Amino acid sequence: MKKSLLAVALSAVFLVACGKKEEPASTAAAPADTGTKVLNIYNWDDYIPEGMIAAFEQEFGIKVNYDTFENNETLHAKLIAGNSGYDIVVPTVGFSKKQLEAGLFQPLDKSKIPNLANLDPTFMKKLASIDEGNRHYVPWAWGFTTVGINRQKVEAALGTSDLPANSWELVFNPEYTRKLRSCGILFLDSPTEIMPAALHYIGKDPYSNNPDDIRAAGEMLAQVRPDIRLFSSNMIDDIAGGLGCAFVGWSGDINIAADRVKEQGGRDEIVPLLPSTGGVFFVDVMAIPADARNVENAHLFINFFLRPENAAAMANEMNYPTGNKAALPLINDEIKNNETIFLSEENMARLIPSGGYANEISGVLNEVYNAFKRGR
Ligand code: N2P
Repeated sequence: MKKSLLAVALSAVFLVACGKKEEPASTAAAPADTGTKVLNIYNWDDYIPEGMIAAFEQEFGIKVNYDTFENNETLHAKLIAGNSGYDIVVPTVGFSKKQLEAGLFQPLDKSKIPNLANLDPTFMKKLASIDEGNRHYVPWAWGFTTVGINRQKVEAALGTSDLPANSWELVFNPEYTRKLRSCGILFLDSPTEIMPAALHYIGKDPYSNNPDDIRAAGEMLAQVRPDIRLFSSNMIDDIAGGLGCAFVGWSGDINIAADRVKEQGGRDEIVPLLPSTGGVFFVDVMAIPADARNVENAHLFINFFLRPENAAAMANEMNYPTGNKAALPLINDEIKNNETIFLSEENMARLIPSGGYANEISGVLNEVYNAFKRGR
């Protein structure tokens, strides 16, 4: 099957978050660069190959403080409060549009990032539909939120190998969840990960800003709540350890769990499914906060990450595809040929475009999500 390694088939990936602007706590101009040999990075859990930070530190003599977060909401709260102390953060593009509009990121000095030339122009053009002129964002990786399964456990619990064509049924339809609760259903823990999929499943716009739609999604979710074992945004070990058999998770993380089971000599097949009605596409990007203090070092790291060998290592080890064209020849065939990492054009076309919710709806979104999570 024809591969779309570079997301060429993504026709309308980047949606718009609309609504009132959110003001950052501090709008003071960015402080001058401290000139110190330090770099503070804030990225998602399980998203960087082992040794990459150490290699950067050694080559540049810069000490990196690398912290991780579990969801966009946590990152957003830090950015909005101001003085996060971070020099590079890695938000998801759809969510992050409101951060960009609020002036929370500073423009890149592209003269300091010659390796931007390694990025795929088609990918960057799509990204420019949100970040005009590609002034602030540099892609880290992309993937999709989807349903993953432990095939053997799911088949045993359902008593059949016939799985529903729409895989979302496994986690949103009580007919399935009642059976799968015995082997464990795991959900990502964030309103903006679960609600787009839930809205999509009930036939609404995944990024609807209509409170009635969001409440309707909450009602659907309430039906399956008793069957959910765990909410977690770092479920790799839980999946690999057999705590769950069906999960709403991220494509790459599910594939990492699959690798871990194999490394441990397990036989269970862990697989991110490609729902016939689509998984939720995401692109995560590096950006420099407006109040970052180690701006020079941030540029050095961005340029370092964009080296073909580093972008390829991210894909090879973390199972997420890259928008770095120069890295493609260095990506292992096993990864390139994995239909759940580099998607076929057909599957790519099915993905639900990335998006964001208006600030005005965040109250309802959180209220509905929290009620769901609490189970009342
Ligand atoms: C990797 C996290 C994927 C980030 N562990 C989803 N935006």
